[in-house]
Amino acid sequence: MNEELIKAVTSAYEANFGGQPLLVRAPGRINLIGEHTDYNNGFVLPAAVAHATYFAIGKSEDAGTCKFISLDMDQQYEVALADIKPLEQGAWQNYVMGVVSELQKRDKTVEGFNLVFSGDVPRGSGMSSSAALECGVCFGLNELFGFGLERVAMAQISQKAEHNYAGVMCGIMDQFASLMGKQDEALLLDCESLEFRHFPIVLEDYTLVLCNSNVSHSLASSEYNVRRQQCEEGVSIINEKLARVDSLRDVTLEQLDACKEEMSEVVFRRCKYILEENKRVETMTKAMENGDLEAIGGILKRAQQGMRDEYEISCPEIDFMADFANSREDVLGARMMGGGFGGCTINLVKAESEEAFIADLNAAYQQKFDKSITPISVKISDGVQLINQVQHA
Ligand code: GAF
Repeated sequence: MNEELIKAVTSAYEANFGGQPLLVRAPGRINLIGEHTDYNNGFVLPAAVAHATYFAIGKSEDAGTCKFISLDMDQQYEVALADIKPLEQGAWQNYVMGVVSELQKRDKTVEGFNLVFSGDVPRGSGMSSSAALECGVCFGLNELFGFGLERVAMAQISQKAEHNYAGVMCGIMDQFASLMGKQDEALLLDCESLEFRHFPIVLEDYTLVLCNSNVSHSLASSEYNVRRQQCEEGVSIINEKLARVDSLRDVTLEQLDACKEEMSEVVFRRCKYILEENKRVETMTKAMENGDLEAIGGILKRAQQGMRDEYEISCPEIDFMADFANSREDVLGARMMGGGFGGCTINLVKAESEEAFIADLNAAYQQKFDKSITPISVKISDGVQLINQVQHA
């Protein structure tokens, strides 16, 4: 728990609105493997982390109005519940209003509320600060107004908020991980059935290190949507030529090969990556459960190649960082993490050389790109939680 942030949101709430708010913590996530498989109905292996967004939320005396304060952006926003609509792309208010709008669509009567939030999930790092914001708001409103929603429903509502208000046609991994994470455990999720299970992450004398490239490309969300469309195109070609399938999850490499002539070379490569990445979730899960660290490292390396060459969601800075890490003896494997076009690499590093690895990588990165990486230590944590016990009638 980040006590400083809890204090900051609590005092800002009291100063602006008075009264005692509900306090909610909503974490970001890492992803061990399974990038872009979620919207293809495949498997993913994320975990919630200690980095989180903290919320102070309470009912407003004015039942028709909401006030939001983002301490990190140093901005506030006031809107009538009847006037909720998306602002320009990228606006932080969209993540809050998107959730309200999705709740309204499901006939949940959101009344006026006040909200203050602040977080330490680095934005643009691929650690899902946006899902943390959506899930925290959804959980807070559910508590405040007693909607009785289950966590899976909250993940679905938060995902829809991202589609309809932020304009990113994301899968459900990030919201699911933020809501369903468990301390020290990985979350294996089937994105079709939404069945999931947790298992312990045991890395012996290795540790996971995130290195933020501090690159966050503006094309990330548009290219994300393009990747999704390319996968859908692949599915429709397979449907026409070969067999009735709902998603790439149901397609074999043989089937894909049989349709190669009918697809553009790009669509073929995109689909191939998804099929292989989906398989990697299965092999990674086995490797982790068997404590086979070498195998885990090898999977990370192959995933990086796939993201660079087939799915084409990497960028020069990330390629450099991953190559640097993957050429070292004290690193078992490294790859880009998250949606792509910047953000972090996830590195499986010998614990005793963590510091040296970070220092060497930073020096090389600085020399090459004239900027620094930011190391982020990973602590696997519980999902969204209420952190105080205020009773609201
Ligand atoms: C982003 C999306 F929000 C997720 O749904 C997922 O597709 C991820 O990119 C890539 O694995 O975080």
